[in-house]
Amino acid sequence: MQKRTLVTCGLPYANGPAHIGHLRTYIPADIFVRSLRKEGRDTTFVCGSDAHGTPIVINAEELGTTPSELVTQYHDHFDETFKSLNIIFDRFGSTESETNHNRTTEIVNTLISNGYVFSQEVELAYCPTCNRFLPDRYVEGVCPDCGAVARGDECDQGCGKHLEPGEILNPLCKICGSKAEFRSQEHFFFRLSEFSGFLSDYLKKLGGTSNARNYAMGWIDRKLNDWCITRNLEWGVRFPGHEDLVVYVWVDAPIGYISFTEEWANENGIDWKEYWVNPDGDTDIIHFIGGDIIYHHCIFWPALLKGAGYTLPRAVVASGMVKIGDKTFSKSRGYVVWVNDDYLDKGFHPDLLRYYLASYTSHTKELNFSWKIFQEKVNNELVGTLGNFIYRTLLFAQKNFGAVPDGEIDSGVAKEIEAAKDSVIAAFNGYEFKRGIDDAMNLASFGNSYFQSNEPWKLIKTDAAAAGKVVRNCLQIAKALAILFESVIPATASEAWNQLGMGTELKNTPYDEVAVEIAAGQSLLPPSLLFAKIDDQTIKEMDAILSDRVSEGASKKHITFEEFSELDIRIGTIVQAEPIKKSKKLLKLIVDLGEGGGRNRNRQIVAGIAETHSPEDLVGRQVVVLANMAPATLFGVESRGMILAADSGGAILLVPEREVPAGVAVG
Ligand code: B3M
Ligand code: ZN
Repeated sequence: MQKRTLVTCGLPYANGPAHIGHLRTYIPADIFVRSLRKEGRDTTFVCGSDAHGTPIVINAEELGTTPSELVTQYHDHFDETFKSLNIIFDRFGSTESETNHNRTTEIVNTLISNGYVFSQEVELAYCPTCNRFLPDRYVEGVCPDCGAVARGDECDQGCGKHLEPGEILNPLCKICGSKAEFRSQEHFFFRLSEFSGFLSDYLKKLGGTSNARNYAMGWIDRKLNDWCITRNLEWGVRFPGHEDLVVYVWVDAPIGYISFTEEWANENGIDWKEYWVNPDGDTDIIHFIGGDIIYHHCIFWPALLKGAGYTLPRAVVASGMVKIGDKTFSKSRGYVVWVNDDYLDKGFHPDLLRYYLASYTSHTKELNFSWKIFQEKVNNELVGTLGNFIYRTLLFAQKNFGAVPDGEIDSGVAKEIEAAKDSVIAAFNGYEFKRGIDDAMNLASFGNSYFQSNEPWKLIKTDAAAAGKVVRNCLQIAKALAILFESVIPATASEAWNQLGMGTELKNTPYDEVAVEIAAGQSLLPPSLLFAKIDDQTIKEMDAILSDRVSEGASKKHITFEEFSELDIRIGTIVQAEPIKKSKKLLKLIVDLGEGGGRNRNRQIVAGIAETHSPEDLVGRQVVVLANMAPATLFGVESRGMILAADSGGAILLVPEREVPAGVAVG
């Protein structure tokens, strides 16, 4: 019996809108699934939204809503966005569903009865100001391994290590900025350390991309620690028998893969256990994930499955991360391209983005998103090569024959088509999406040269049958292209299929149909262009949206209380003020900073207030001064501080509500 395949995609957190970075995983996974189905393989594709974890609770608190409302909103958002991009799951569930709560509880109970869970008192970050424990993202500090700034459960900006509760150094409370202390509490641990030997064998055989395997093996080489699987939170799946604890999000999130399969199977009268509790090994489970969550999928997850007696995944396919304009993706810094606001709502066709993201670079490499390259690829490849070939073929055929003409298919053409089909299938099966798409595009280039070198526009004047033969060969190539490109650009390929007068569903057409000769006499639809060129002006506008966001992002970066405390802001009294030669805008001030000014209590500060304030009016006034501004020289005058002012049609000085001694601190 042929194996069934279950393909899953990492679950997006239901905590914010979809961005291009998300699609790097979902588009290739959708291509992969469509391609397997074209090979005739029984394939199921599930995904869903991840409803739990501290970022969602924190975000809901900040927005004044409940986690439940927040995740419902973003669940629907992702569901719709994926559909708009023709990423079609058999089931798009939510980890908050009853099925997932039940399945998680069952698995945790099984792990407990199999002896893989133990309890232990642990020292956890606790905020004395907020009077609460600080799980995961509620705490920020320093990674004990590499020294980078890290969040409670992950060294996200440094080595990528998963951090256990209590491991982070110098923890600070994310809510109020206080220094956290450590307090002890009973928590529950999964005996991950017992799975080292198993994982080391398992990873050697794991399929998928080598980046996933290699990264995970690197961690196995060191000692694996037991894994704390409970958290002090209200929101999540309750840890059985403990009202004050939920399971860590990385337990119930991957269990979502099982629950969503269950939900899909139940709806379709199928037994979900054939997929997940399947000792005969006739199901292949393949996970598509982002390169930042390899540890969770290649270490935690197989160990949990093994411990609870479930089927182990056969492959993990990890995509490279997306950069935006050469900068690391960052919402807060503005390096982000939103799928809806910046792409779909601007009227771009979903297929263009599918094509660009899957074919720009190999799946495991970093992808640097650029509107310019997007434009080049669309204009040169989709418009210039693929669209051009199909359109000129159809136009010529329609004009001169009105239907598919008679004529033998050249063996050279048939060979070319067959070879393209084989290499596309092989490439997609090896998760080499770029290579597969390039191979398909090469068939379009072959078609263009075939058309060009056979000159049917000349032949038609002398030998209509010979011209007809060339055209039928070109139509055969066009038919093959529609089939080969369906998984990548489903909507446009179907459009081409219809124009060829095929009259069937392209989606359900197997790869083998590339060899079936297009029927002579089949009537063709009036052709229309499949793709339109993107002009320079549009790209300029898109780039401008991005750079505006980056400059906004720069001014809106969040700072911690600690960072704020580094600002030395004080009240000063202006004791001298005079113009600066050759400058219309600047004044040189001497400001008394009292004791707070340290050794140089009379500070020389250059301020850009000459257009709004005259020197005589300033002497004796109190102002707010940033005293530890880095020294600078302006028009040859040294400045050691900054006067704070509101900028509203000129400088409006900030002043204390009533007079205070010079040097009093602000904060
Ligand atoms: N929700 C999103 C991420 O870390 C996280 C994935 C869960 S997959 C089971 O990329
Ligand atoms: Zn706090």
